[in-house]
Amino acid sequence: MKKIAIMMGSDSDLPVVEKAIAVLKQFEVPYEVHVYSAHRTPEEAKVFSENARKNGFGAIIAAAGMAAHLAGAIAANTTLPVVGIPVVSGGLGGLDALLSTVQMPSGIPVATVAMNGAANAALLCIEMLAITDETLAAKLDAKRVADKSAVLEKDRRVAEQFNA
Ligand code: RP5
Repeated sequence: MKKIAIMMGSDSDLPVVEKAIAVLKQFEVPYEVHVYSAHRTPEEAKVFSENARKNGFGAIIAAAGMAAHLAGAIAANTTLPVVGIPVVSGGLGGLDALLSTVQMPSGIPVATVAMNGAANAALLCIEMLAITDETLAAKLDAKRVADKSAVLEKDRRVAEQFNA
């Protein structure tokens, strides 16, 4: 199975990134996690991205806050799908990261999830791998069924507590 790379601009992004790691673990998808910054360690980020496809990766998640150009910088150096997570941090509350990640110029795509949307970033990458992996596709279906049951159970409990 292809691996998923998770890059973050700083270890201060870890509390967000851990939610992506948890999902990949749950689906038993192999992954690597790195701290690579587009502005503090640009060469390392570039070398990793350039070699990611031949090193067995199928998609890359990039999480960064503030003027977060990490996902775009990675996407510039690979044709693997790149999923950006704008991280909420700094004085602008993550709006800067959202705009820096989502507003990619035409030709270098970054699929941007919600601010701090790490679980969805992992799920989106798993969905990409599941295009050619029936076992993963079945696990995704099973998760949808389990999630539905959990919501229906919440409905039952709320109705029981509040309905007059
Ligand atoms: C970004 O700047 C990182 O992704 C992080 O979200 C933010 C702050 O980094 P630190 O100052 O905590 O290292 O590059």
